[in-house]
Amino acid sequence: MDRVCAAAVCTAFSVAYSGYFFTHLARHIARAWRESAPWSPKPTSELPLAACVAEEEAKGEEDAHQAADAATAGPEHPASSSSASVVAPARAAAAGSEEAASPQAGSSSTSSSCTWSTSSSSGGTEQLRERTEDEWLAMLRMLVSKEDPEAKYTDLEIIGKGGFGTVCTAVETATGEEVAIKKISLLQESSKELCVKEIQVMRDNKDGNLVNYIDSYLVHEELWLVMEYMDGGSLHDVIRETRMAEGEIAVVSRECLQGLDFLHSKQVIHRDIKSHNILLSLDGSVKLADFGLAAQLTAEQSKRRSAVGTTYWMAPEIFTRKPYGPKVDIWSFGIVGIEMVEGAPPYLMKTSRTVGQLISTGGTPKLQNPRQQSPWLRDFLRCCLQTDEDRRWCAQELLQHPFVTSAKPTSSLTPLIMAAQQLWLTADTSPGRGHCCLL
Ligand code: 3AM
Repeated sequence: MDRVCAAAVCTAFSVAYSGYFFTHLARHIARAWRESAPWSPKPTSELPLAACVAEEEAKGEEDAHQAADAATAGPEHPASSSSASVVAPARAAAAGSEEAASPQAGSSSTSSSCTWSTSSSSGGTEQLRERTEDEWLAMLRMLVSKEDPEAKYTDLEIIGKGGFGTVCTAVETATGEEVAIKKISLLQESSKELCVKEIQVMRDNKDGNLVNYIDSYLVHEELWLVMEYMDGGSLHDVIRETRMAEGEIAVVSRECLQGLDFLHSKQVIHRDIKSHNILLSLDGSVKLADFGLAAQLTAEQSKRRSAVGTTYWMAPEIFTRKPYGPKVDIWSFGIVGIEMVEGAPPYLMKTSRTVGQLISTGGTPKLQNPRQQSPWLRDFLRCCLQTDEDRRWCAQELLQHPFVTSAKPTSSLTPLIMAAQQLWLTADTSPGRGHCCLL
């Protein structure tokens, strides 16, 4: 009822909300205005965080593929205004020794969620030579289409910016289809490698719960990654603007777990599951995005060891440098579950070092007000957030959990996504969880 009232008030205020164009345009104007307002509370994702510095060094063995991970520093990564992770390349350690841990962080002191990667090399065993930037560029040239995207797509309009570059909407001239184009600068170190990996994972793994890859192009010093456009924004946007009901959390959980179940069945670990990387459509579809840090497992290498991800969402076994598998994504999704309940991941105000200690030693993160949630939801989160990987449920098992099986169809999310967009337009600046909440 409260939600209906809030939505009604918002509707009254958002006279300009008539169709997608105005929603989209005004949303970004409103954001720019709100972020420039001196009294505006920072969105949760922009709370200051001490630079993510991983002091420990990775130790252990890993096969030579890991050398590629060593250089993995997400170009992606969320450097949009709402999730200002900044990514710097991981430093390769001297050959034959463990690789130095490297923050992918930190050039921004206001960076909140810090996507970073470290890697262990093949300590003691033969270490393969890492590919050079030129070799990655050559691979990229082989993957992309040779057509001229500037002729194929028109009406480019920027919808997001980040350290990697920008995201635009565009229209495919021949079909009139709206697409999203991620323009990734290739000037940053390691960006070519990450682009190769992102294209490969997206191209080879098509599923209804993964953002669909359409094509890619090299344009001057940029990679243009064309993908389906998700007109509902990210789950992070929804979490920031609204308070989600349990039924809505259940639908998002089912859809994300279906995406993860698909990826894991293909031996792919996403490694950067967080609300920023879950995109929504107004029809209620929910899809996983941003595959730049994904890892392909093989029969020879069924575990990974590189410390990759975004601090608050990273699984304990990553912090403790154990070999890990697909269940790191389940832990991260459990943290997304807490985000959906509480509006932010646990330990948000702590430094990354403290977060690492708390996650590796603190057990399953606690909800602030557990009694406000149903036993099913609490149990679901408990199953996702088992610190012991063996006791943590896999995606397939979680899809059978009663909290998930009770979820309604995806179309039930449409009012929530629309309400979030309307609230974005009419956002007030009262203190609290950023903006208006539907309580
Ligand atoms: O700045 P915000 O968080 O609103 O959600 C992504 C982010 O938006 C959005 O682009 C911004 C920078 O990453 N984005 C990324 N891929 C998208 C897609 N396929 C997308 N929006 C719609 N469709």
